[in-house]
Amino acid sequence: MITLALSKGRIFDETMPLLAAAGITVLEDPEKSRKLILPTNQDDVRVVLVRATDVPTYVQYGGADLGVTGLDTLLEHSADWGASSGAALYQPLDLRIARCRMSVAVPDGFDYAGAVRQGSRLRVATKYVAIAREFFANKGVHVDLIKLYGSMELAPLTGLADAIVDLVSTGNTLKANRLVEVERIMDISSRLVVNQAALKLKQARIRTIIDAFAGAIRPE
Ligand code: PRT
Ligand code: MG
Repeated sequence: MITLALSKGRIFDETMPLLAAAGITVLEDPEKSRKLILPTNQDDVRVVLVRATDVPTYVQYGGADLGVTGLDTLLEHSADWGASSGAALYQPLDLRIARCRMSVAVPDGFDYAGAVRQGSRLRVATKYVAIAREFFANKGVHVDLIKLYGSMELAPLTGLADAIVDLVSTGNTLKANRLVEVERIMDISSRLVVNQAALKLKQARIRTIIDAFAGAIRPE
């Protein structure tokens, strides 16, 4: 049996065409079903639905053989788990799905460039503390990081923070909250992650899936 870990929503939706290229169809709609294990048209392949942030954990510990996860989630996971995650998680493909960017945003009118120039200590709220810490450390900007689990946009509006580090795709969420993007930290897309031990044990089947995914990735 091959187990693929996916999160509901954009990652699930955008992985479906890649699975189709491997001849795999998921037989239930996760938005309608309450099941957490979804059968596919292939008797030896199933999909497990987990929280987006849990995908690397499932694959690292072998709860799933493969998974699809955002680079944001993967980098935060690796920062928490260090070498043990690197040894267990093989990352063969950038799937170029669920694309967005990680950015710094501040309230409209806040002089971010000035604050950075003056060496002010910035309060930054984010779910992505490892990515934010490394980014500001490399810039030589002093920051106090405040970890949040969601609705980062609210932090500067309530005085909790001067700035946020969050994912941006259309920019509509920032605009609706009168925030402006002041720096792009990195481009984000989703990656295929594979459990190293599973790859050895189920080499042929997993290779077939990796190759089919590789052939179905959208060109630039
Ligand atoms: O939502 P939940 O708490 O269940 O989990 P999650 O947010 O981790 O999962 P999900 O499914 O929302 O995101 C999964 C992955 O999709 C992320 O890890 C990213 O790699 C990728 N992705 C791509 C995005 C976005 N685009 C995105 N726009 N993830 C989140 N957003 C959010 C962003 O955080 C912000 O709140 O959408 C809002 C901004 O969107 P725009 O279009 O208004 O700019
Ligand atoms: Mg979300």
